[in-house]
Amino acid sequence: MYAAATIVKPLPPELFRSHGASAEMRWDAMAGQGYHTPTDRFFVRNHTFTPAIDAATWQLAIHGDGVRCPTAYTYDQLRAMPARTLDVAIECAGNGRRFYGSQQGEPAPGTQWGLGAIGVARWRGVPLRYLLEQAGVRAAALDVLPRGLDAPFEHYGHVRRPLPVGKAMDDVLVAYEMNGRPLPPDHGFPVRLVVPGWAGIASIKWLGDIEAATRELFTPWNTEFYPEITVNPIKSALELGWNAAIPLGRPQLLRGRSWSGRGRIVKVEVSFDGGRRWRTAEHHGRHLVSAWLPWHIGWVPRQLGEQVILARATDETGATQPPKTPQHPFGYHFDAVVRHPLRVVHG
Ligand SMILES: Nc1nc2c(c(=O)[nH]1)N[C@H]1C(S)=C(S)[C@@H](COP(=O)(O)O)O[C@H]1N2
Ligand SMILES: [Mo]
Repeated sequence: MYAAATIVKPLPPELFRSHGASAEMRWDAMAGQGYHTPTDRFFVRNHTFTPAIDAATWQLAIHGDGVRCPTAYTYDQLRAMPARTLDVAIECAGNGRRFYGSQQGEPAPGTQWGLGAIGVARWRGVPLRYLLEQAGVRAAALDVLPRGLDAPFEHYGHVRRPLPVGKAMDDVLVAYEMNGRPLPPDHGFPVRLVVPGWAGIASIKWLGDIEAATRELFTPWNTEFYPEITVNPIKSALELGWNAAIPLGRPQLLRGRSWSGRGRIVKVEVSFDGGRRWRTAEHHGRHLVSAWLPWHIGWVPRQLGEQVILARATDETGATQPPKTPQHPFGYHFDAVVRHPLRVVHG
């Protein structure tokens, strides 16, 4: 393994905002795109750097006292197994962290993500349930620990975070394809986990082995870095740049997307007057629980100058985006309504 740069793919400034070893998608880069986030603009969150892994010699080991027959599979063996295809969002738990500071006046430490630490891709791979069953998973198995092959993070060792066996046996994918192509290096080649609805850290990239244990497992990633973090909250974003210029008096069709790790989005409302009045946005087409809901709303800007747009979604559990998110020590799970600034200019 070697590293030329922390991220392999090009990061043109019109598609990404750089955060050192990680890169955030700019939301104006989703404008005019289809349901999925094209791979060239999908955000990257690396603890160290993207490794180069040779699929010809790579193996995935399934082991631990939670399985009766520990096994290892090659890339070709995995690709020959029963496969599933799922449209799933991967979102960093820190998505929106910047707004703790910029909107609520209490900055949270860590990567200052805007709303671009999310992407939806079509993932194809083997259900983790199938692999665990093949390995003879025991009824007493409690936790499953996927481990990445990227370089150790500081003195903490390889990136690894336990998953309860209930989630592992439910809808988790051991994915080798993203948007119809083999996974690219930055997104976990040859194989990554895809854990629907959960914080991005659960979706371990560059999988090397999976341990199944009959006891609870602990790593710095479920004790120190992401304690108590599982399902992602509800959020919305406009497919517009920050401070985008919009022409006065011309009818606009504003587009956005909303998502929630807890379930379907049932309503999206938009306010053009700072939150006094809300209009319901329209949506059509696909409405997938583990991905996002695209929506749109018409608007004719009638006043020159700076203006703020608010979008607020509600999911099927009744959860809605609050005006303010309670402060979180790590700046995770910012779910408040984001005040998106733009400028109305002479058209
Ligand atoms: N092995 C490994 N897996 C990892 C990471 C990592 O640094 N190393 N980052 C995690 C985090 S914090 C997130 S948000 C997602 C990001 O996935 P992406 O880079 O494909 O967008 O991968 C997760 N899986
Ligand atoms: Mo993350």
